[in-house]
Amino acid sequence: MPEAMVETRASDATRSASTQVVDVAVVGAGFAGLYILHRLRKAGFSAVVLEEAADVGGTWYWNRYPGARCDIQTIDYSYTFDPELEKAWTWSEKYATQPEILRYLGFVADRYDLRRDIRFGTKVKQATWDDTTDRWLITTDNGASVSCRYYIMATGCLSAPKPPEIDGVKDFKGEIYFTGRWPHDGVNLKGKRVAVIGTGSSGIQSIPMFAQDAAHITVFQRTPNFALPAHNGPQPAERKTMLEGDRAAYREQARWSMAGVPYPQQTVVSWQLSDAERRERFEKAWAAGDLVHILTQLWADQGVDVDGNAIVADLIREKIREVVKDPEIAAALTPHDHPFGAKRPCLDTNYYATYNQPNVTLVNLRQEPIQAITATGIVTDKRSFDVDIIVFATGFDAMTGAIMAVHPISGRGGKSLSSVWAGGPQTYLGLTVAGFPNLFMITGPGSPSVLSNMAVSIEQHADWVVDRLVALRDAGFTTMEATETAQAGWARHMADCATLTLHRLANTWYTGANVPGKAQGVMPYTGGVGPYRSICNEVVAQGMLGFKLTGPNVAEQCNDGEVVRLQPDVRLVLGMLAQMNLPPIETMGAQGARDFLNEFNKARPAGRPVGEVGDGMLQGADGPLPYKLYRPATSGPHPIVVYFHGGGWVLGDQQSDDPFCRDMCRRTGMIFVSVGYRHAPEHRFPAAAEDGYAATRWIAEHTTELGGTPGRLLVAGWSAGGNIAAVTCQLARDRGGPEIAGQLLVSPVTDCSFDRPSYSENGTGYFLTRGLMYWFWDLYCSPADRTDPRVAPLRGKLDGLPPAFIATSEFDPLRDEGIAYAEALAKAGVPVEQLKARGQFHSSFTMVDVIITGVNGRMKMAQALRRFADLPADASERTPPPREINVAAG
Ligand code: N01
Repeated sequence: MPEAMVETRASDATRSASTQVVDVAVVGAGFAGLYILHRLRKAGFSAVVLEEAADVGGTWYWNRYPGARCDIQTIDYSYTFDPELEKAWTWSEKYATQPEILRYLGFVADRYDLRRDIRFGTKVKQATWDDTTDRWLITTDNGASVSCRYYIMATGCLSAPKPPEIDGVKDFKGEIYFTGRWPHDGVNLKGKRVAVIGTGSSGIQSIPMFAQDAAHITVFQRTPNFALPAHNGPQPAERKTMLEGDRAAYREQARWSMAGVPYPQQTVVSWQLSDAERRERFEKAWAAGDLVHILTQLWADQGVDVDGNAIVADLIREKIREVVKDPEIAAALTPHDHPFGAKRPCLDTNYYATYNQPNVTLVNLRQEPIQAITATGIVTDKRSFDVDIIVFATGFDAMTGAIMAVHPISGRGGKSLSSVWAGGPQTYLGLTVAGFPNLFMITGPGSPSVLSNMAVSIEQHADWVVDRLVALRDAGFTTMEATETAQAGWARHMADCATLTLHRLANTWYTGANVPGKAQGVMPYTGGVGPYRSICNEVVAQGMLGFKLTGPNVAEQCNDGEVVRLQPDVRLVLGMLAQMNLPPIETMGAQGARDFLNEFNKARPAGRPVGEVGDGMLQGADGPLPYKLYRPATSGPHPIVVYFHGGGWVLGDQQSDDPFCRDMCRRTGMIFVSVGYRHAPEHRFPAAAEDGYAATRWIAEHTTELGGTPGRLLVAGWSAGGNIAAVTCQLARDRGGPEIAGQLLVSPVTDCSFDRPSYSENGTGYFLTRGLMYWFWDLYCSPADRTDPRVAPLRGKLDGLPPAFIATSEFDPLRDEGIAYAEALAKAGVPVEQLKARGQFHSSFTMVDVIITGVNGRMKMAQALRRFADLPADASERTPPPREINVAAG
């Protein structure tokens, strides 16, 4: 029975005669509101959409300024839920104009007969949750209040224009317009002197159009933005063919992509390409006129690494200089304060060329800030400009503005959303808020929303919400509410994701920085559309993880917890490995496993360039051993780090941790000598340990020849290599040297016991399995030898050892023995620093440029090694990163 019918018998307290009773109330009749209404109806819910505007369209209803278009290709910026709808509508251009998009939304509203459930011209004044009836009561400025079980905000992310924040606006005697609230009958600019304030997407789209009509246009620019030519025209044949070839596959690929547009993941990194190859890729992207293409298809590091990004940014700057004739104006239009893509870039038509027109003036507000608006125009520090019209293209109180500022929302116990969000938006999945039962946001803060193709994200959200409402109804539940644990976990995951991208390095509306006094933090989910979709699905698959469900006649259900505890990139890598469905490594045999590892390593990004890489032979415990030497680009001599690779004493060689050695060589400014020690089962215990010690001694004796600083020798190793490094320190202490200045142990094997909790908690599912460790131990060391400190250093004498830095990862079977070693060393009086890496797995630090979140850990390791070698803290060969803002959303 529809809930509306049940509710007509409910208590009078929830409604009066002028209360409309429905199952679901939705605010907003844009892309999101229309689709959700359609889905709700099909699912048998009664629903009403409350819309302030006089018609459907949402953002496309209000943003009617000349030049307004979408900047995701229309082929992708469309509904996909109904193949018949797709056939029934043909876009006329690659990027449709605002009128055409509005016509499309009207067409959709008519086709599914949606208007009859939309109350136009109706602004919501207040929304209050009633704990006694488990319903929302919505009051409006036009007609009946609404009592509903579920309340859905389909309010859009960029729909609350922000105030101009400039003194004197009221004094201006001319005309004032906001791009975000453009008059429906247009504005006559002919012969007028027009001022435009703001050079975001709205300004950049409208300025060339204004310049065609106005007598003179003066653009007041505070921050230059990156803009790329849209090359608008007919829909590109290539994408049309792709779509029409297999529509379902095309749409599905978009749904699982990172940005909601079907582009593959790039794997080639910038330093693998020559200048000519990079330029070729860039020119192709420039010619494509497609933001998603240029943001994702050049090289894999462009969106995650300051250096990889700077290459693109420089190429774009070159283009600006080519177009703009006056070098001073070109310089003023060239962005320098943020990485490309960290602030929303724009698609333009003739934007930069417009500044070559004689009727266009650019005012650089960084050099002459606006003092005030007067009766006749705008006064800066240096000049005054008399104008007839001022256009504010100054943007929006984005993401939270429309939800929070538009009307007070009070949740359980009268809790106000504004106060809960005072320090930044708190959400679970960007869909719900703890303490606000049955409140849903479509593309809310904490979801991919504005970092994605909105059409794809809207459909995913609307489907997820309506499917949940159906499931609740079927199970007899009437409320659904995020738990505090789940919400806090999501905030952590959001912050983890934000460290992956460069969005944290720009002051933008993504971070709330454009609104004075607004709490700052990266608001959209930066982890990608596909990963986000899989997380939402996982919440359901795990029995509504992180939600409390209640109903009058059913037992309460609360499956509390955090949906993502892994770092986002670790989750992706483990997901990909799981999809590969590999046989367990321990079933491959030693040679098979080595071959597999070699193949596996071929697919990883090449390590970064260092000053010099060389090969050589050194003397091991029982004959010569190969080594690989990584020398920094800076002039030597340098301290030497003797490095032992991972691989369970069985796999790997002196180059199998090549990206890690390169990265650490660059970060520490030290020479890394990676030793090809002997492996089991051909050479069992204590071959690897004795080789480790012998190699260290040989390197100490040949320090000068290798270009090292005498007396500054350190050891490092990962996994079984960490074991060898730890053992080497004990042997060097006991056998008369060499002197070791410090030890870096990354996820080391330190003991022969398998009964610590991490062995059971992380024994499967995190690549290094318990079974694989058993196999390594069996191949290397017989049970009788396993307590020997040369393989179980935790059982050795621990005092008098060099200072140590020990990194362990939360999701690693070896976690607890690494921690145990650190604690035991500290107890023995050895200076120890520990890094307990949250959300990481065994390979996080060595999968350089794959597990991007491993960077911070490697920075700390490098700093520790430099401290051990008595060097100043920073050896970075990289450009210092721009100032960082707080990455946490809220
Ligand atoms: O707003 P913005 P927008 N004095 O915030 C400046 C989407 N969109 O409406 O950068 C002087 O980007 C401000 O300067 P600064 C798209 O996602 C899409 O243009 O803060 N200047 C900035 O230059 C876009 O990103 C399309 O220093 C002031 C500008 O005003 C988002 O909407 C089209 C100022 C605001 O830029 C917002 O774009 C249009 C002040 N007091 C929009 N206050 C499509 O193509 C602000 N500024 C789909």
